[in-house]
Amino acid sequence: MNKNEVPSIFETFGDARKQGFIAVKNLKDQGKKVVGVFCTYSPVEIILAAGAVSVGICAFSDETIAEAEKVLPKNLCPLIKSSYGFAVTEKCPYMYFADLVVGETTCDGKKKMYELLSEIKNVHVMQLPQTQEDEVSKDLWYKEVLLLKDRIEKDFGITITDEDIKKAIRLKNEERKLLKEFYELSKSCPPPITGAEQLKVLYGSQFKFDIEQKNKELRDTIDKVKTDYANGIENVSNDAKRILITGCPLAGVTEKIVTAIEASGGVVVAYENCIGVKPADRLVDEEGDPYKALAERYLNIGCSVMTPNNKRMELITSLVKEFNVDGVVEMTLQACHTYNIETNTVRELLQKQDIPFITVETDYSTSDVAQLKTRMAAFIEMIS
Ligand code: BJ8
Repeated sequence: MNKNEVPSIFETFGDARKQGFIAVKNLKDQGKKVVGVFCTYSPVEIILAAGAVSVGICAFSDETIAEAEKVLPKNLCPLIKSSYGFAVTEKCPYMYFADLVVGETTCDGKKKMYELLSEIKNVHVMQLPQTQEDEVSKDLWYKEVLLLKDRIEKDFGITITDEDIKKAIRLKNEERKLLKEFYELSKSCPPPITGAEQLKVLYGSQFKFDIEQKNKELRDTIDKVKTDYANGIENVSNDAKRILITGCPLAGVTEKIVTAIEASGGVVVAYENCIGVKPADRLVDEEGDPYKALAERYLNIGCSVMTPNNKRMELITSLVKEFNVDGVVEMTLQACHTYNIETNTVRELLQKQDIPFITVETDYSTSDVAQLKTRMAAFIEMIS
């Protein structure tokens, strides 16, 4: 086997988003319902239990931002503008085919955008509490989870049985265990795969709609990486500085940060973001009331829209230790107030742990690629 074989096994995930366009069209032709989701707080098990397909519809390209800015303010997070732009221009097949779009009251920009989106799409907004600790919030979220079930049953004219939801929970848990096993391969030193390869699988896995088949492919991918590593195939230098990425969701054009890190002698070993560890690190309890278990698991996601956001700090702390991290890079999107304000808390947290930290604020353009290269090179040099 030569070194080039390792990347080739990621192609099925790398092409998943594009191939998924056709897959979704075929599923629609077969009468399947499609539900677009915007956020890691969406309890997708309910969609799965309804026999429908869930697909992430956050957009990561600047292609439609100009169109979105005809309605939305310029000084708004690019993720919101881009996602809305793809909806109004009908350029995103996932959004186009979605029978229902589920959003949550996360940040102000997203929840106001949903009002506009609901003029052109069938939108259900879940009222997400702003805090995770108190009983009122837990109770509210439990009721919101039940309301989503009601909405899906009503819109799709179906009944979700206890058996349906329990099966969906088991399948999603299985997927989470596999994703976790996959990204935890990078705890090894050197990691068996680059951060770019890891991201390809984590992001691509969102666009594979047959969950049992996806789980099988994840199993095969893990086994292949393990075998190659055991056979001495190393893709990453032993000296590469081990980087944890945290912050706003990172994919598409913002992968420019991963490229800059890995071109400068670093390797991304873990992503704390929503395309990364956050959606996979905790399972849904398979005992007791399934909707209570879903509410409990999803409310405890550590996003900056929560106040306080202790869960994110706990996750960063444990990832830094578990992945033997040399430095942390935070990526925030322009005009994302919650993440941008929280930068200071993250900086202080890491200062106490003596872990080098840098934050970069960016958007969906490529105008800062050269600047990012310089900054990441200087950061890696500093921690070497
Ligand atoms: S759980 S990270 S997917 S809200 S849209 S908050 S970047 S200003 S995406 Fe998110 Fe759910 Fe949290 Fe994850 Fe900022 Fe932009 Fe808002 Fe954003």
